[in-house]
Amino acid sequence: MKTRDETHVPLPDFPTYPMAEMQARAAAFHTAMLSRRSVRAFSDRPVAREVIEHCVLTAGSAPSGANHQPWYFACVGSPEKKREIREAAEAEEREFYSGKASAEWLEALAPIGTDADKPYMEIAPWLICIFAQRRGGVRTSEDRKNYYIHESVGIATGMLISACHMAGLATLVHTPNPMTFLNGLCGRPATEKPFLILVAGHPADDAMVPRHALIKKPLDEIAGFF
Ligand code: IYR
Repeated sequence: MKTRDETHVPLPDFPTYPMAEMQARAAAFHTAMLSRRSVRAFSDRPVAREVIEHCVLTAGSAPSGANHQPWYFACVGSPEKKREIREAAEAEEREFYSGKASAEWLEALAPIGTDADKPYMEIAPWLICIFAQRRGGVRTSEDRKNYYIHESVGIATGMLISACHMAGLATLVHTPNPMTFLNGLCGRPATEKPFLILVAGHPADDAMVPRHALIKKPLDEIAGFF
């Protein structure tokens, strides 16, 4: 590992804790994240743009291939634009539910109860349309090849979902397929691939979640210690 004063600085501001405090912090974060749910019934209660800005900045701090930060977050709050995105997404979903999806896929979705209607895309205050950039660089002005794009944008999206939850925002990952309509609606170039739409807002007062979603695998089934 090459480190030189011209290219490296000492690790700044890294917090460390005594072991008991580490355990308490890890457990507290786990508890906080356990109340995250994918929500499909949103309130129209507004959420300040500054909240979204901080959540996106958290996402933008994610690790990425060669630190190229190959992501763009189009944060849509205007009712007209949300309607356009909803209509285009529902058109894709109608095809999905009426023939494109395999019987096996529809069977897997049955316990969740989804269908082609996505009214929450207009009701929720924010649609964060996430794009993965095939080209870029550590500065936006660069035009180099990006690496590990899906891994990088996936990690950033996980951090965005966590940041939203910690701010008190419910979210839903939505992935109509294909999503290329998003490039036009969000004014993004064809070199960017729409990754997903994150619906964000307050849950509706009467929001329900599927029992199916409460099933979480225990530690010994998701991890091994060797
Ligand atoms: N995109 C569709 C279908 C869908 C697919 C999966 I996999 C899900 O976990 C949930 C939904 C929709 O949003 O209805």
